[in-house]
Amino acid sequence: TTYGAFQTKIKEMQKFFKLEVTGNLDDNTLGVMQLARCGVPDIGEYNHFPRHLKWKNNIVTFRIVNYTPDLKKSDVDKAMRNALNVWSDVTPLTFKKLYNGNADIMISFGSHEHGDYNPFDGPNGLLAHAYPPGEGMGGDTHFDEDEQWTKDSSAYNLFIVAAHELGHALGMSHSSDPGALMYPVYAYSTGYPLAEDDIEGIQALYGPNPDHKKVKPKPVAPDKCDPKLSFDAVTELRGETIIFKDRFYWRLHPQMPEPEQTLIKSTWPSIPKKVDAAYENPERDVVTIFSGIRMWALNGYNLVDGYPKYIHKLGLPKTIRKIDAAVYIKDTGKTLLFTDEEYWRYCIKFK
Ligand SMILES: [Ca+2]
Ligand SMILES: [Ca+2]
Ligand SMILES: [Ca+2]
Ligand SMILES: [Zn+2]
Ligand SMILES: [Zn+2]
Repeated sequence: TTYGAFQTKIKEMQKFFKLEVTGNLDDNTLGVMQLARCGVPDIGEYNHFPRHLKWKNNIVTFRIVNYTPDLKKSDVDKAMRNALNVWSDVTPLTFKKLYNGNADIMISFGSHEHGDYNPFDGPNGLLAHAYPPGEGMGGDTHFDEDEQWTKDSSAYNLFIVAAHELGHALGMSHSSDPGALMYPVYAYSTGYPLAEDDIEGIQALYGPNPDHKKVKPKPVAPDKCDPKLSFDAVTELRGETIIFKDRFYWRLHPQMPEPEQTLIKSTWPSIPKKVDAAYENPERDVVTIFSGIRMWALNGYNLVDGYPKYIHKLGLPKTIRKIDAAVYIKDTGKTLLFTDEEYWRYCIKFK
């Protein structure tokens, strides 16, 4: 590769990750390259899996060739089955497990050079890779055994990584949407992991699941008619309604026909992924956001200096680890904070 071609690839990568496009390996670019992520090449190959690479038969076979010692065998089986179900829930695909012989998707664990001249790199960095559908190596999915594989929120959750990699094994390419499962950087989350972007991608290849009603993607667009829809928190903000759900929030404005969806992190980088409660005090023009034992204050969309503060500063007992809901009662000027079975009444003062 000549230096010019290298620069072009760096530029493509910077564009993909929405970094400043310089063509140089600056700190931000190196930072992204060092994140724990998928080993399907980043540079220059995004969206380059030809779109027609898909399994021709809707019954796809898989085989777990070997097991990681990090987890019980049954936990590995469960992680793989659940990861496949993520995709079969929204497509007509069925996955059939084979115990010997050659399956379409051969799943294995290995470290460094593991048989495909596409070596892993020891702990962290590259976590796994998978090949797009096809003969032989096509569909095969490899996990770096030098990682510690888990079934919880500690690094790295096998189900999450497997769901992403099996997406590749079905023909999905990377997404530049940070909320999508097919975003190349590892992020732990709970609940159904597919975003709208992932579902659109897989259904473009295989079509929807004819037997199931539509699965709600993780960043669910608010649908007032869905009785099962739940939000993490809802508040008013200067006449708009702000709805928090997982990593996202939506703005609903009387003049806006469609709610606008945004990643919480992109507006307020210091607020964690999960908001527990929020309320507006319109007289003070302050919105308070609770997450775990901390709280933030917003003036309009701007974070107020001096936050986060601990909720225990409000005099709550130390046993309270989160606020379930919060509301400001205009008539009394009081704020109600709800936790498990109790509520606390406050007149919160902001300087
Ligand atoms: Ca194969
Ligand atoms: Ca690695
Ligand atoms: Ca391991
Ligand atoms: Zn990937
Ligand atoms: Zn491999």
